[in-house]
Order: sequence, then C-alpha cells, then structure tokens
Amino acid sequence: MLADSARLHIAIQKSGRLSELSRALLRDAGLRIQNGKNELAARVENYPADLMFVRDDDIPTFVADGVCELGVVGGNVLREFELGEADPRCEIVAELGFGRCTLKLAAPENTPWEGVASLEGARIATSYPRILQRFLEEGQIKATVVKMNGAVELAPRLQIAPFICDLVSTGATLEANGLRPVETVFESEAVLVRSRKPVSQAREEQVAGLLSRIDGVLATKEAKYIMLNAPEEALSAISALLPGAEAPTILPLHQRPGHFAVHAVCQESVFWETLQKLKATGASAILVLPIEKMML
Ligand code: PRT
Ligand code: ZN
Repeated sequence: MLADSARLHIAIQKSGRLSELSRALLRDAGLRIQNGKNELAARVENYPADLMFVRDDDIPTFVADGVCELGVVGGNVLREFELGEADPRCEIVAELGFGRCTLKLAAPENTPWEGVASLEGARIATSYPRILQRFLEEGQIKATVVKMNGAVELAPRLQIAPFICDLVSTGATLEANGLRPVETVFESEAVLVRSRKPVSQAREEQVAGLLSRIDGVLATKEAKYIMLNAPEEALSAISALLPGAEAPTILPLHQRPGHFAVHAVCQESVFWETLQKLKATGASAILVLPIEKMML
C-alpha cells in the first residue's frame, strides 16, 4: 500500500447539496470509494487518492493551502473566499454543470425598485458580503452590508435589513417569504478546483491523470454517437446539421452506389428537431447512441 503522502487528497462536501453529485462525478471517473466507518475521509480503492469530507466553506482553504490538491465546491463559495485573498491560490479546472444557483438581490413584494440605485444608503443582509461589496463598488453604490450566516430571507421581516442578497435556485424560498428577486449578482455552479501550490512530478501526474478522466466524464454527459445513411448529395447538409461534430466518418454502403453511412460523435445535445431536419435532407436509418467513455 502507498504511504499517505503518496496519495492525492480530494476535498468534497460532507453532507449537503453538492455531496452526492460530487461523489457521483468521481465514481463516473472510475474511482471506487471505500465505504468505511470514517466519516471524515475515505480511501479510493483503485486510485492513489483519499477523499476528505468537509464543510463546503472549508474547501477553498484546504485547496489553497495544498492540504488537498483538488476540491469540488460551489463557485459562489470559491468566489467569496478569493475576494478575501491577495492572490488567487486555487485554480478552476472544470465547471461541473451541477449545483447551479444564482446569487440575487431581493426585496419584499411591495418595495419599489428602480434599479440598483434603489440600494443607495440601504442595508442589505447576505451570507456573501465580499461578492456583494464588490458588486456595489462596481455599481458605485454606497450601502451597508450586513453579514448573516443563515436564514437571510428572514432579514426584512425581522427588520434587520430591507434588502437581501441570497442564493436562489427555484425561487420558492423567496416567494414563501414574500420576497421577489430584483437583480442578479453572481451566477454559480459547482466547480472543480486545484491548488496552485507546486507539487512533485509524480503528484502532478496523478492530478493530470484524474483531470483527464473527469474531462472525459464531462464530455460524455451530452455527447452522443450518431449513425445514419444518406445519399451523396445530402452529405454536406448533414455535416452542417450535426451538433458539435468534427469531421464525420463517411463510409460507402455495400451495393448501393451513391449512398453512404455517416458516423459522428456529437459533443452537444441531439434533439428530436435535429433528427427531423436530418431526415428532411434525405437521411434514413438514423441512430443516436449514448457514449459510455471518452478520452479526448
Ligand atoms: O454544511 P455545509 O456548510 O457544507 O453546507 P451549506 O449548508 O453551507 O451548503 P448547502 O449544502 O446548502 O449548499 C452547497 C452549495 O450548493 C452552495 O454553496 C451552492 O453552490 C449550491 N446551491 C445550489 C445552493 C442552492 N442551489 C440553494 N438553493 N445553496 C443554497 N441554496 C439555498 C439558498 O441559500 C436558499 O436558502 O436554498 C434556498 C433557496 O432555494 P430555492 O430553490 O427556494 O430558490
Ligand atoms: Zn457551508
């Protein structure tokens, strides 16, 4: 067995909105996560890596300090951390497409709103004081930022602040509290971050190996393999219709002169509308297959 120092450390959220999807991403990348009693860490059985289960707010610090070489965290948490740092010590290596939410300014339904100027001189409650402060500075607005660690949506009712700035996904929480969104401050999704701390060549290779697998996982999420038959005169129209495909493979069909099979990997979603358009060009026997693994 490898000594601990020879293993990568990957920080993911212990329990919360990102934890299951973070584990799923690593599993899709082929990592077999040991099911142990230890709730703070788990060994990966088939890759020299350990997972650390921590609070999301601690992930940027762990990665910045190099305690963990990699981490999965909300872009919002990372941004809030980085705005408090002199130099960026974490690097975003992939946007993961889950945990999407928006940091929004919101106000009670009946509060008049004439754009961000309405914030001038007001108090705004938020768990993201640095992101909000930066937003206010960029809009040249002077307002008082009130930091709250949770239950931000209660601030107007408790007369802590007439405005709030909080994460929104469905909008149900705002609505349930008689609030309406008035302005977007920051769009967020989960990101994969790596430490900027220099590492040994061997460690670098471990990181690069895992990152290339994760790139493959992300690329295959939308990607599809398309096969169809088509007459020669339709081939250029078909190539133009295939979403995100580079240089399709064209093969002659046996005993059907002037007809070809077209095979292509499409990097973007393939919708029914695309299939209908392909058919209209003269394509037939159109098959769309999922791709299980891909290494670019
Ligand atoms: O214990 P730990 O500190 O690790 O977890 P946490 O409670 O701080 O975080 P958690 O699990 O709630 O969220 C982790 C990350 O998920 C956040 O940092 C975001 O990047 C992302 N995320 C995505 C969200 C939401 N959607 C979200 N809707 N985080 C929080 N919310 C909250 C929001 O604060 C508000 O209270 O959900 C409520 C609004 O939801 P809607 O659907 O009613 O609009
Ligand atoms: Zn947290």
